[in-house]
Amino acid sequence: MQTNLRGPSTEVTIAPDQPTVMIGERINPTGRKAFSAELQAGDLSRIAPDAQAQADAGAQVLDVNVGAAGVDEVALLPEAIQLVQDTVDLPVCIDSANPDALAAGLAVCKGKALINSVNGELDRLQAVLPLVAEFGAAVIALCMDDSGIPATPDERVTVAENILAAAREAGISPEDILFDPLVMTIGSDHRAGLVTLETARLLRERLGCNLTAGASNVSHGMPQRDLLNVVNLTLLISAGVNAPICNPLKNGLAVRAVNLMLGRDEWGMEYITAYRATPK
Ligand code: THG
Repeated sequence: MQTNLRGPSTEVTIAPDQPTVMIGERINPTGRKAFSAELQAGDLSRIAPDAQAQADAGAQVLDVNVGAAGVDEVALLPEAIQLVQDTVDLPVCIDSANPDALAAGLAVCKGKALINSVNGELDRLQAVLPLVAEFGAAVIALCMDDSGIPATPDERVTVAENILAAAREAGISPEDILFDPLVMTIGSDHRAGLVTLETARLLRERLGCNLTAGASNVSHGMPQRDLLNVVNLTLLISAGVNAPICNPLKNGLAVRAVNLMLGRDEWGMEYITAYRATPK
């Protein structure tokens, strides 16, 4: 199964036999106090350099989230997306809980975007699936619904199957959905990683769909976050997550190393090229 996204002129393909596609996570105010304050003041000056740095480090899609407290996302998200796509020729992953902001972002974005996200809640399905169809976008589907985040892999896959059925009815094909097995903080449940990895394996096996996941969610509140993040990212890719949301500045070379180990980098050329480009 092949998911295609497009930027202003580039095309990005997500497929199981292809090298992992990194979705750059950094344009997001979560945990970034200075960026949050800037967004609250309507200052978007950090976005262009952040976009460029992530693209240089190998991100092929950029997540754009401007959801700091008190920010008018309907006004700011389209501005941020335009800034990103004026800086780098990449598809965007439009990350907002507000459907009006998603629509405003989709209206200005060039190419074929990824919407982040829908889940199994009826309200959310009804608000987001029509946008996916109308704009010819792709969408991330979180394996959770009105009852919250299921505790077991089987239940998460059931939620995914329900979303798949609702999407089909809305005229959206499985290629245009990236399922997210949901990465939780390991500090609050030491078996959370296991559930996510097993969910990823089952989603690939039963639905054959492409997968994303927020790899860096795992480490909040733990020491050596960078270590946990890269280990989690490696395991996720190995379990079938082929378009992880991650920090390419810290994980770029590791992702190339995983591609090489999984036979997705002929002669190690991508790995060697990325190594040579890494500041020593
Ligand atoms: N699934 C989907 N989308 C998502 C997530 C997911 N979007 C948001 C998030 N989870 C993934 N993005 C991030 C972005 C940043 C961090 C973690 C996940 C992060 N930031 C540091 C912090 O909070 O301390 C700060 C980083 C910095 O200072 O640069 O950890 O799961 N579909």
